[in-house]
Amino acid sequence: MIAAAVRIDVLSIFPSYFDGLTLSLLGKAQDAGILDLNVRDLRDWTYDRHRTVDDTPYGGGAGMVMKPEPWGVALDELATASERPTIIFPSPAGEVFTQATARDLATREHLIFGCGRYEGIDERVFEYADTVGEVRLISLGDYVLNGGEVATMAMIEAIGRLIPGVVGNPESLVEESHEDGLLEYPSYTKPSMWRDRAVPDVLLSGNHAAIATWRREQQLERTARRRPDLLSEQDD
Ligand code: 5OB
Repeated sequence: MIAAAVRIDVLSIFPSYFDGLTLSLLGKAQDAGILDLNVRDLRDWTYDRHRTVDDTPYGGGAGMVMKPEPWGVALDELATASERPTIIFPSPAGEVFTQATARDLATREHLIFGCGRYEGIDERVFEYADTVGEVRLISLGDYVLNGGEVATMAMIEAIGRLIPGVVGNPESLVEESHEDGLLEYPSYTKPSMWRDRAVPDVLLSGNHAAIATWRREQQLERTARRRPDLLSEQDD
């Protein structure tokens, strides 16, 4: 029995942002049939001469709001591809994306990313989307972006590499920063002396137990110094 590909649809008014996702690891996963990535132009679901996707906000205020109609027709079409897709709207007002979020989303068979621009999307789109799928509003962190595209790309890269078969050597997944809630240990390669800087002796010792102990100490020390917040949330 061959596992079905994970399907990821992206709705954006700037689909060419996503051209880079066909490169490297995720491009190979698409060629191998593990990942079925479809980037679609939201304007394909507009039916006026100017392919309008935005309008002025009710109640006044700065900027433009994305109209609900193109989103509704696009979501109706894309949602039929599976039983109940997970529909992600990148938003600075959403839950913060973490490795735990990536692990959760990597188990879903169909993800739809809706990339907002301008001052946001008409609120009724989120309510409607929750009737054809499971809606998640997800933030990349507490800073301002111009739209959901870059956040979506970051999430697809983080999720995509966790899909079974995408990363050739699954052991390389568990040693990454954040996978065990700690930062990664430092890495070195040849030459053993470079510009008067030596590689730590223990790494040249051949003593694998001592190396493992040293690496763990380095992880804990770095995490305490750079990201003390991670130590208080161990195991989530
Ligand atoms: N800022 N995460 C942090 C984000 C964000 C802005 C977004 C989407 C996700 O769209 C404007």
